[in-house]
Amino acid sequence: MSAASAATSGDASHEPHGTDTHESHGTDTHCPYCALQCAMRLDGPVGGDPGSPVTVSGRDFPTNRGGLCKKGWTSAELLTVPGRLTSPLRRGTDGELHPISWDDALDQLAHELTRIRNEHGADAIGVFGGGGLTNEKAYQLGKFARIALRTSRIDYNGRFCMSSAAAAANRAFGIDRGLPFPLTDLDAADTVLLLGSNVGDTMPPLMSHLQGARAAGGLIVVDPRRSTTARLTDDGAGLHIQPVPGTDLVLLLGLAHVVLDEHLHDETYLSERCSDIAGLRRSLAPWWPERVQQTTGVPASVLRHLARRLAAGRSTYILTGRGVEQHVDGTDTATAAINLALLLGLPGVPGRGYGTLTGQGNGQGGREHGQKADQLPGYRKITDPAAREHVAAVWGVSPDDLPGPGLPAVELLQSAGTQGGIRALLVHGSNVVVSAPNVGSVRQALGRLDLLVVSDFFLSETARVADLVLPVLQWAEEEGTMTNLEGRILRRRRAVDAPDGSRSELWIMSELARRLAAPGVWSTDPAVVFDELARASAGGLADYSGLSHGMLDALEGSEVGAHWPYPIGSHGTPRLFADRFATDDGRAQLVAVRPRPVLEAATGDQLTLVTGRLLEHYQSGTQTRRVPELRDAHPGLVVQIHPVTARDRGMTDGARVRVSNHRGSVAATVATSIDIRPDTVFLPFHYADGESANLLTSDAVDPLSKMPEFKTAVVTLEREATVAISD
Ligand SMILES: Nc1nc2c(c(=O)[nH]1)N[C@H]1C(S)=C(S)[C@@H](COP(=O)(O)OP(=O)(O)OC[C@H]3O[C@@H](n4cnc5c(=O)[nH]c(N)nc54)[C@H](O)[C@@H]3O)O[C@H]1N2
Ligand SMILES: Nc1nc2c(c(=O)[nH]1)N[C@H]1C(S)=C(S)[C@@H](COP(=O)(O)OP(=O)(O)OC[C@H]3O[C@@H](n4cnc5c(=O)[nH]c(N)nc54)[C@H](O)[C@@H]3O)O[C@H]1N2
Ligand code: SF4
Ligand SMILES: [Mo]
Repeated sequence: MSAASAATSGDASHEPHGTDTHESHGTDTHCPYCALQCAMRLDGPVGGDPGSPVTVSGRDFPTNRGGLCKKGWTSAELLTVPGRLTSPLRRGTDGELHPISWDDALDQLAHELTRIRNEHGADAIGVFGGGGLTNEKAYQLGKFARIALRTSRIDYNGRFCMSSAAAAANRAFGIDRGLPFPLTDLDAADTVLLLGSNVGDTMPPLMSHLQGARAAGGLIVVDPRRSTTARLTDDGAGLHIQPVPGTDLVLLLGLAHVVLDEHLHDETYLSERCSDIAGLRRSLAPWWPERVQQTTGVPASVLRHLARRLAAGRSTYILTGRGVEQHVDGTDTATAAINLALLLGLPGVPGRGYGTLTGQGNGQGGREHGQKADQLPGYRKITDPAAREHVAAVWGVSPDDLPGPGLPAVELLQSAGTQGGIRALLVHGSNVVVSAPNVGSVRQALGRLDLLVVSDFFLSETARVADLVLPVLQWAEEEGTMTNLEGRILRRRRAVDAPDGSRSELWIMSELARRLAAPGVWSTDPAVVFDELARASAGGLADYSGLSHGMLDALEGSEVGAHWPYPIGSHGTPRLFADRFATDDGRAQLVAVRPRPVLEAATGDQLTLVTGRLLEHYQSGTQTRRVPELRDAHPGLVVQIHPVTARDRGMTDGARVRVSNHRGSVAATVATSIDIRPDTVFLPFHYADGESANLLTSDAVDPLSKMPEFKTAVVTLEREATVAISD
């Protein structure tokens, strides 16, 4: 459908097409939340009555085998919970948000964007995307920024999530696909090393693929907390290693040292498939186990045992999660994990492997099609002249019209209202005032903007402080595709009608593009946008050119599936690196890395804060805090603390405390647990306002990936002053 006909039909999102089955009583789709993208079926609304409930059932699929977690089971409630946005909202002179019409909202927005661009240049407009957007929306957002707004200033929340793992994989393998093999390959593994990943809470159905490793006593979990996943190593199922937070790089150097020292490495693999090992060998020499023990707290004997176990495994996999990646040395830590995997001869060998567990629903696809400051669709570099030429031709513009690389997320947000920084920001699919690092300063930065525009379906905390809020469609109300953690492209399908007043983001972009007199075609039909994405990605690393919505519908559920690269005429690539890596010479690069001085270390009565996730909540909590069953499981911020640490401070379970540092302070309730180290406390980041753990985190970033240090911070703990209640 063209932009013009979309504009006259009012709302293109209500046009059914293709395989859409919304009028029947069952729609096969995938979960709205994480990167496992569990397959589910949505039934109802009964008789097409929009008021009646939609029910969810798990659907057999290679990744989740019919299983869903609590969030998946309750996901249909998102479609009916109160508080859904159904009208654009504009902040009035009274400081409050008021409903306005779509025409007024879009006219005023186009007018203000034009004014800001004329007065301050195109780079004064920023765009912030999300890894939850469908491929179609992520692609269109990158295109919209580059040729409708003509700004370089676009980045997205994947910078907070996947960028260190991506940077490490790119420099070692020349390509970044989270898992370069299907998840079902893990079923036969006898040894799985999980570094800083708590899949037991963050992707519960994935645990079914780790049963083999558990049965073989080979599930090894590295986490400063005895997490849900770490507990699954009990009773002979494996090993839990509990290092000092932030010391994983040293731990991995120690493991690699033992592997070389005890000749546990795969000599043939190294000589045939990797770059020269001399530099790596030299860099590992100083990391003997007793020295590593001093930094990590992991006994030298355990380190030696672990290295031998990894080498002895018949089928060994090494997987990383955010616990090791979300640090200022995250890229180097992921690199150290890759080096260990290469020494053991794992990547690209059947029944063995290395991977990272991508987090957001479309965390993989979201980083491939142009939302990232330095990328164009197909995982192309925006600085590569050939890439610019190809994409410009698909978009119908000159390569000279494409801006260069922009600013990574943290810098983009901090630049708000500063000289040369952004003056307007359009947010699609992120709740930055909760989830960005050092949110105190982010909230101030957003306050300096001339214009903050948030597209969301709920009034998120970021929407609450916006000048303009645009109500959009959520998962089961629109068609699209998602790319799961295996690089498998899936169809997300529309099961219900959207509430009146909400609009698809493709429609919003087409309407704005028209008002901004942008070049190019702005379809509102996800299947058409996918076809364009496929052409734009052709020849790139993440090549989707052989796919379409129709083909994906036909492939759904097959064991083979649609794993990229999927060029025209191919059948996709479930397993990467069988013969060569995607580097220039086809060899994996062994990159020597070394620890850097620690930024902040706890002294005196200070403690190390680590942050992460709870099973029932998702990310900034915008969605899950609205679902009663999930909210009631964890209604408020709880700090996990060791009983000895609590006793020393005169704190008991249920006490109200303040967790503070020089950046900020949060109020929390104490829950003691021997699952955490005595020198460490844990906070989830799912809560808003004064309960936001990110009031405490640092916005220092990894020098390569620009990912912030989310996982650790130095804090103090005090009992909250008792407030006298007068009535
Ligand atoms: N329930 C739920 N599931 C989710 C999400 C959610 O918000 N809620 N979000 C999705 C997304 S976007 C992501 S990125 C994934 C994240 O999935 P995970 O990476 O599994 O999640 P986290 O809880 O952030 O971190 C994992 C573990 O890292 C540990 N950790 C903290 N610091 C360190 C450290 O220095 N070293 C080591 N070795 N471990 C450390 C924490 O204790 C935690 O148990 O989950 C996805 N799934
Ligand atoms: N301290 C600490 N902070 C962290 C982390 C941590 O481990 N510790 N983890 C980081 C990680 S890995 C991540 S991924 C981020 C995630 O944090 P955020 O980027 O804030 O992610 P969400 O909470 O999923 O926010 C998504 C918002 O977009 C809306 N939304 C969902 N789908 C769509 C859509 O299709 N279109 C539009 N327009 N809106 C949509 C939702 O309603 C919600 O308000 O948090 C990061 N922050
Ligand atoms: S594991 Fe992830 S995709 Fe699966 S049901 Fe839970 S939240 Fe949804
Ligand atoms: Mo994430």
